[in-house]
Amino acid sequence: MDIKSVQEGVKSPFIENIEEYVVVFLDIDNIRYINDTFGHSIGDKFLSMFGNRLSQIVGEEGIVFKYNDGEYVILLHKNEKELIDKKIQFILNESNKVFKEEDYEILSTASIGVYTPNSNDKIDDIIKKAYIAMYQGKTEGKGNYKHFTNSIEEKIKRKTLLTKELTKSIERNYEGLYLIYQPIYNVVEKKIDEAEALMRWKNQELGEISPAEFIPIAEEMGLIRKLGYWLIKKVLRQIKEWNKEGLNLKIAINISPQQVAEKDFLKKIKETIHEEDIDFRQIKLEITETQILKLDEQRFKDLTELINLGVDIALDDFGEGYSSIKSLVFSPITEVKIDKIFIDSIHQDEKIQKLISSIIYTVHGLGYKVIAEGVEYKEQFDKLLEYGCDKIQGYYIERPIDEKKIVEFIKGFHNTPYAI
Ligand code: G
Ligand code: G
Ligand code: MN
Repeated sequence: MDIKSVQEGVKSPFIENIEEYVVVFLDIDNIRYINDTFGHSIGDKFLSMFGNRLSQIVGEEGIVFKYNDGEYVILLHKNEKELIDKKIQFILNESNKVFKEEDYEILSTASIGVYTPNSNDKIDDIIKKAYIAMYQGKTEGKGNYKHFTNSIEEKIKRKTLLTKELTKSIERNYEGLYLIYQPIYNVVEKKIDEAEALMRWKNQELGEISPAEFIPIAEEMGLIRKLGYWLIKKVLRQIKEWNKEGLNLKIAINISPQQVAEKDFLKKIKETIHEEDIDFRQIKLEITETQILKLDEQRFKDLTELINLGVDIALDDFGEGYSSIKSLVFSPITEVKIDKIFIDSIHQDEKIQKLISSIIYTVHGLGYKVIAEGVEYKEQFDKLLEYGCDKIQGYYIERPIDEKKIVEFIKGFHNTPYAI
């Protein structure tokens, strides 16, 4: 977009001298929320006040352009980086104040991206780069500023590409998306009776893409819901197939924050399990503790209902985040999954041993089972057995494998005399 179209009356000379400026892209973080909550007429007044205030703050040190609603391009005269940063921080602080209009008080924050142009940069690219820096900053946390770097651009390009390809895959009946299953060892029964379903994606052009990369993108771009429903259906059908072969596994499904937040999600899960005629006891949902802390009362009721039907709810990645005692005591869960970071050194670190043995004791006291993930060595396995851990998952048992291999693996496992 040509900056001339941004504000009438802008003369071309200064575009020719663009290298004399630092280009700042400011985006008001919650403009949609403001419009939705207070109405558009208040929103418009707020924007007009915001624009005026911005012009005042920038003053003689630059020029402010309105770009879109809630978006501004500011050209600051070039200066030492420290001074520019100080000015931008000041703009951010000022953007963070309460605006009073009629009886309303509006608190807004802004995100800013900064790009320092070269003389041969085109205006479109300049704004795009400032925008990209703003966007990246916003995804890392609103109310901040970020300078453009090439690595940010690479990240955004990759994200755009993956979003495009993932959308295409979904449209083509989930082409390239598939599931693998990691066996889980039941310590008490001494057998494999569970597995965790893990999503994988093999793209024709890009090859195998790690879920650690594509799942956060799917979450950010609003694609995770479709993927989530697809996965659940696929898992339920797979369970049916295995049941037919006489293998009755409980399958753990990872649930994303956006899915649990969705109003009807848990109800839909219940209906789908019912429709597919699967025993509720063959399903486990894994929810991270950070997510569970955010759930409201209705969601708690829905989860409790699922638990009463026989579904397991595991608190995933326990200990990795804030680890609230509240989440342990008050959440509707049946199981706690101890994060791999503790398992990594459980065979070597006395403090971790004390911690994990008492966590297992406490969790048992609360009436939940304990599962350990990321168990890679016999020494780790032995420690967990010693402390009374109920279930073990990790490369020591087996890696995630496809739906055929897992059948073979479990057959072999149960027929081998080797006591694990
Ligand atoms: O399988 P792997 O360790 O590469 O997975 C990386 C991350 O992606 C893990 O945190 C795992 O929980 C997550 N993940 C894998 N499959 C799914 C899935 O089906 N849904 C969600 N929400 N996360 C998944
Ligand atoms: O976040 P979540 O618990 O869903 O992550 C599960 C992921 O951990 C799976 O993607 C799986 O590939 C990975 N994983 C499982 N067992 C091991 C293990 O023993 N070692 C390592 N490094 N990763 C594991
Ligand atoms: Mn998991």
